[in-house]
Amino acid sequence: KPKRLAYGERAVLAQNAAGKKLLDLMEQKKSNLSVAADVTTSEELLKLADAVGPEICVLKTHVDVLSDFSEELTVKLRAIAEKHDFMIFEDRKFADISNTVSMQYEGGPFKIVDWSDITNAHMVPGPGSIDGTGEGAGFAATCRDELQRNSSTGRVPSSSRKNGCGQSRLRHGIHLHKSCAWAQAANPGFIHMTPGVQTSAGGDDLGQQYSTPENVIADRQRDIIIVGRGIMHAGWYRSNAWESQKNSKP
Ligand code: 5BU
Repeated sequence: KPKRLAYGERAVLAQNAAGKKLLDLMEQKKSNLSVAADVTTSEELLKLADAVGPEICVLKTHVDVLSDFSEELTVKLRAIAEKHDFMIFEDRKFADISNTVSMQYEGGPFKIVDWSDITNAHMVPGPGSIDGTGEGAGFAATCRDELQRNSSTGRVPSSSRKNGCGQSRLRHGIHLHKSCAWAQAANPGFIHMTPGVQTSAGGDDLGQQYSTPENVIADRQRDIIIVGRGIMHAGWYRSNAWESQKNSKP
């Protein structure tokens, strides 16, 4: 059975600065846990970030669901990220031409480029949509059909899953998805973050499907689990995902 490379050993193989920083941070902090901070007020977001900060490598945000988004929030959130040493991933899922994506990334009410370490784009318009955003941008790819598919129920034909995410992955190196066929063994410079994780497999009543940390890290060879609504048990997820590296079944 081939040895699974440690996250730290993979940092030199990362495709960009954000990927390298993330792999180093995971190794040093011994955490491959990301929390999806899906709350609707700034106060809740800051409280959650401060509480889970010591456990996580990445805080995943959706700032467009906040009822009171402000620049002040982003300054405070950055301070908490520095204090606990985690990266901020705004799960924006851009989906337009490069010129528009650049404007949405840099401007508008959110100015995501100013405070996030990582963001992502759907591959619906093709990988070119994020090429105008600069080398250090920490852009992650989300599968081209993710809008319809995400991690929820309902299958799409495998032919529609193939191209866009593969190409952008080659250029951008961080990948958020639930069920793409690629594994870290195929290229240890890529980072795979997987949402839809809870203590036991199952789902919510709107079609979300859950896997366990061991399914994701050991069986499917992903790198980071993303836990949202199940996060009441943060410590458990962290140790289970970390220990699951040792039980890798490539
Ligand atoms: P949950 O509460 O653990 O179900 O939250 C999952 C989070 O991951 C949530 O922020 C979603 O927007 C995000 N997500 C997902 O659930 N499934 C996907 O395929 C992708 C993102 Br891409």
